[in-house]
Amino acid sequence: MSYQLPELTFAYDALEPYMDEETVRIHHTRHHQKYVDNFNEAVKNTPMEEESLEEIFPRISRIPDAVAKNAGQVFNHSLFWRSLKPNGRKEPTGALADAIVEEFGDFLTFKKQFNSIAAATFGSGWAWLVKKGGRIQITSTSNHINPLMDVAEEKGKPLFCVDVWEHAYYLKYQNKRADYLDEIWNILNWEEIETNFK
Ligand code: MN3
Repeated sequence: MSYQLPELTFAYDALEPYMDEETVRIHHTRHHQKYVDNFNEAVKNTPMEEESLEEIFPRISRIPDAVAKNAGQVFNHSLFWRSLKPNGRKEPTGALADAIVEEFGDFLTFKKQFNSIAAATFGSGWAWLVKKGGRIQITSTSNHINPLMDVAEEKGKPLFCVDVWEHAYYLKYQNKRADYLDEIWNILNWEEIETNFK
């Protein structure tokens, strides 16, 4: 059974002006697609073909690199796209909003801390909000790593992630990762993130 590239729930130009059409199109149809293809190729004719990504992650340190890297990137991009939405709410509500206030004091402080951790991620990687023992935490990972993997320094259930590989923002923002991070808050899918928190 091979893995399929998930369809986006929005049009390629729907996240404009915060994320440009060309970036979304190339990111989805070339980068994400390539990780899916490479993952399928790497697990072909192995028992991992029948496993879910979540089953593979806890022992990722012991499986071949070609599977590990692509499995991570397939999962991370799928969550990233689900974390985004055109014309979404600007802030979470309900239990997640309460958890943010409890952990960070207020939403603005949370946002600043998230962006500062995302901006400080050296090279390629991801910034995450995770749920861990009923609390929430911001973390970042390098390359393909995610918080479900045994190799992650901080583990937890991913609620949303932001791609900070240059391919996620370079066409529009060039080297200005901080500007990309400022704008991402206009297109987060809080309904989805709140569901992940439950
Ligand atoms: Mn990417």
